[in-house]
Amino acid sequence: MEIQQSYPPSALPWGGDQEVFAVLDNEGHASASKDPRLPLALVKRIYETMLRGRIIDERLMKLQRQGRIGFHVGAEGEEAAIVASAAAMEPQDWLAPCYREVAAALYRGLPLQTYIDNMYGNADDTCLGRQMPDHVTARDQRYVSVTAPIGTQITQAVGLAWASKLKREDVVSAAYFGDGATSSNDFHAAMNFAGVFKTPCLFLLRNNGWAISVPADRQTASRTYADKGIAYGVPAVRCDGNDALAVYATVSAARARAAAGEGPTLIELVTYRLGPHTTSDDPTVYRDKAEVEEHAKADPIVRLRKYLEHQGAWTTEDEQRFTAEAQAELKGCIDKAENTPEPSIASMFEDVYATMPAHLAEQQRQCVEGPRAKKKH
Ligand SMILES: Cc1ncc(C[n+]2csc(CCOP(=O)(O)OP(=O)(O)O)c2C)c(N)n1
Ligand SMILES: [Mg+2]
Repeated sequence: MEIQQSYPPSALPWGGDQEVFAVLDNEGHASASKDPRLPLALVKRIYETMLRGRIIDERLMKLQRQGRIGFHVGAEGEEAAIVASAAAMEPQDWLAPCYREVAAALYRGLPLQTYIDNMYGNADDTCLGRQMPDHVTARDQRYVSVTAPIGTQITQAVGLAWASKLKREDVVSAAYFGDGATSSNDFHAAMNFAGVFKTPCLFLLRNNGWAISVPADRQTASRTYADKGIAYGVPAVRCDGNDALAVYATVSAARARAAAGEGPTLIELVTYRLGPHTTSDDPTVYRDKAEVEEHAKADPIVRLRKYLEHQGAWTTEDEQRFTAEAQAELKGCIDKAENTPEPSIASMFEDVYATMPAHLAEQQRQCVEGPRAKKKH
């Protein structure tokens, strides 16, 4: 019996089912036939956000090592997959992130101070310290609140897409998740519902090679993660996730399909996690340095910088100026966050009920008057 594969859809810009669509080589040269020829102002904005993300990650890692913040999830090496995909979505679209995509919210205009306040969990944090660091909520950016349990945002994104389909709105949703999340129940439920109801959503699967210490060959017996679309009738494609131009071209084509009523697309963004899983992780105990060095040669930031340089759109002076400005802005945000008080103890009891029940009000009173508030415990 011959099993027909349901992908690739002909409207999308790639060839065979296992092919990884790519535009750029490591020297930043674009394939003439595949180059989406994006306006340089757009490519520069994508590049600057990627670079800004890297600068922020490097600083936050040091802040954690200095004991000034408790935790950080970096995205070193995955900036193209995150930023170029966000750039290819429309502003009214929903992004349902995992914990590694804050640069997508920054691309959409999330104020850096808001992010840094979240990292400190201070009184200006939109979540008042109730979420983990990097678990950002950005309503204005249509960036759905991050939930720590793996995979939950995938079903949420399908729900958002189902709502926009019922309302006949031109709104597409995108779920970001990792290779490890394809083993979650939510991934399967979401893919099934999206396939049956042709919801306008994109499954942006960041295959960064690892799920903490679990490598791809222990995560799945499928040939590729894109293969997982077959079972659900969801068209799926593979794309070089370290190639911002390829990511943009792929995601915008899939977004156009979704907006035209043709349903969801699973996009396997093939990338690599250059850093630790989080600041709580030490990858040297489970993966070879040589593997990391090999993948570092395809650093998405270096490739896109070289592309811009070839176009005469970026210089060493631009790089130095941008880096200095980004670092200065970041320092200002850190200084402010460190000089902002903690959320009040009383705030722990707020925002649940419109009118606080008597038993909670009593607990709040005891807490506020108790030793913890006076820092005597
Ligand atoms: C339901 C659930 N199980 C386990 C965890 C612990 N955990 C946190 S991150 C992670 C790995 C996820 O890997 P992947 O989906 O590949 O994303 P990546 O971190 O590589 O971006 C695990 C198992 C969790 N947060 N939620
Ligand atoms: Mg992973």
